[in-house]
Amino acid sequence: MSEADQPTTAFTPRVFSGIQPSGGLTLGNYLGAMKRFVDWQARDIETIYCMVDMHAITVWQDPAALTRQTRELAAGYLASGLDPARSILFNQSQVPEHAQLAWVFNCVARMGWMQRMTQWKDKAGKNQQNASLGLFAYPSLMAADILVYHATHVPVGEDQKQHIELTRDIAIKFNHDYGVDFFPVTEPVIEGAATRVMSLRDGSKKMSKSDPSDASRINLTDDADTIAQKIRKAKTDPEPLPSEAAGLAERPEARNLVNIFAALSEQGVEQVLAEVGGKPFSEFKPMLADLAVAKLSPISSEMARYMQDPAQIDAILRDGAERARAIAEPILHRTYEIVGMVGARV
Ligand code: AQP
Repeated sequence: MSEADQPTTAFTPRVFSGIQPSGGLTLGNYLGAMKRFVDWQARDIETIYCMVDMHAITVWQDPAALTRQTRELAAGYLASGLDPARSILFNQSQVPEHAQLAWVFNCVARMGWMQRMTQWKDKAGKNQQNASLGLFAYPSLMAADILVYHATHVPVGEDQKQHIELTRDIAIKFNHDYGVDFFPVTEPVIEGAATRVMSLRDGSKKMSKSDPSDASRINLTDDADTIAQKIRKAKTDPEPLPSEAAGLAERPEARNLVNIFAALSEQGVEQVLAEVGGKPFSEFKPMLADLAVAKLSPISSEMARYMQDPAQIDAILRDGAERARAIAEPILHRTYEIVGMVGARV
């Protein structure tokens, strides 16, 4: 992007991010997203977090499971330390401005932009003709999620970088086409040791809640024995751990376990290797399992506690949706006015 494309308006710093209620939460979602969302809450900046249920239905979701998973995700946010008094927490479908702005963006974004998205190619696979139109337009709705709040910072995992770049392209094209400085050019925030947590069975694949193999991931609802067993069985190589990060370069599975240890213990990778370098996996894996259980068990029992009171979760989400709409509505109506739609309430 050239200097001339950069908006000159100073936008109020605001954080937005979301997670799909498309299955149980994984350690990848926790370290790559949720834990960092909570860290942002401690800074002096408005934070808005969402359960993106409209994104989830771009692939088939059983209705009863979607309802349960949405509440479970909300419970996960709360159990991880998200405070609904400090952050806005809601589900996407309850703030219709997301879908309304997405339609405008569908008319700004180009087919070629969407076709280049690696998530579209991965998820649609070989049978693109049979994928939903929603899956193809997913990044346009994601741009609307972010820009309907004029969000300036979006903490995400590495896999979402391309979608944020597309959000920037949509904002730049909208601003350019209509001769305005209305949408911010949002910054992706991809930081920390665990921006890409990999599958425990295959170090070249992302840990994902929709992976058919449950052994590939740690779920936030797994009990201590299951966590320890999955780590014990995680794929590794026969070498002991190196003492420096460079020694992990060609060892994706070893690197993944060290990254997870670093993120959970809030240390740098070098610091971890200074402690565990030279150890065989038979010693390191139990250390990692103990750490994972110590960090995740309190979250999983808090989640279970929240899940016993779905009415409380629903009330938090209703309140969040109201607060979110108060920000989104004027931004949507100003967009309509810019586009030339008659009757916009600004
Ligand atoms: N393995 C991961 N490592 C680091 N970050 C991750 N995230 C997801 N997996 C990892 C981050 O979590 C946030 C929410 O992701 P999402 O649920 O909206 O979609 P996703 O990235 O497609 O996650 P999954 O688990 O792979 O879901 P499915 O299987 O339904 O597609 C994002 O910030 C993401 O980067």
